[in-house]
Amino acid sequence: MSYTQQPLPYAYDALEPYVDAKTMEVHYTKHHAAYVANLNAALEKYHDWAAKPIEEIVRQVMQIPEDVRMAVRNHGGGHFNHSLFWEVMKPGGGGEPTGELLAAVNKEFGSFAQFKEKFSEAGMKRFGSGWAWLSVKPDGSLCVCSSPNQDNPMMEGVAECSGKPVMGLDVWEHAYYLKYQNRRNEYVEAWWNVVNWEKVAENLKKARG
Ligand code: MN3
Repeated sequence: MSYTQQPLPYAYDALEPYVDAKTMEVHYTKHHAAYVANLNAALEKYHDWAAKPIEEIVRQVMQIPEDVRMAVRNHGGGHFNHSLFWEVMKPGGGGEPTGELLAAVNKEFGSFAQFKEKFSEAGMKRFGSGWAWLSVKPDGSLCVCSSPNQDNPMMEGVAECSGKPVMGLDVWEHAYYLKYQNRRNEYVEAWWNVVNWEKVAENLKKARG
């Protein structure tokens, strides 16, 4: 068995003008595809591990055999993170969350505006390559943090903030450089226009079980 990319749930140009078509195409067909290929290669001789769902691989990454652990951390993380990333965006997205998600955001951060500021700041302040996250902690409450490289809050023994990610923003340069060059702040600001709040709300519900 091997890991595969889910089809992108929209066309490459569907998130224009906020995320440009060329970036989407290269990001999905080259970057994400390479993480999947490298993950499969890393786990080729570890059949028991390769049979596990990607969530388990990511969660238990520090138990992966040492010779491939870093490859699995980078590429397994990359596969999981991008799969989540594509799903929490949609054409005609943006606006504000509603219902249980909005209530949870208000409870934890005071208001949607304050949450937005905190999440944007997490993405902006991450030095080099990484991700900004909204996660659900084991007690069901929300938290915002960032991680380097392809790490994420689900990685036990790795993550600085632990929880189940329900929304992630890729702040690697490959996610924005073609359109925004060095202006990560403009990319982060534009990204709020494509957030799929229904999907984030669904992820929250699942994470809270
Ligand atoms: Mn990426």
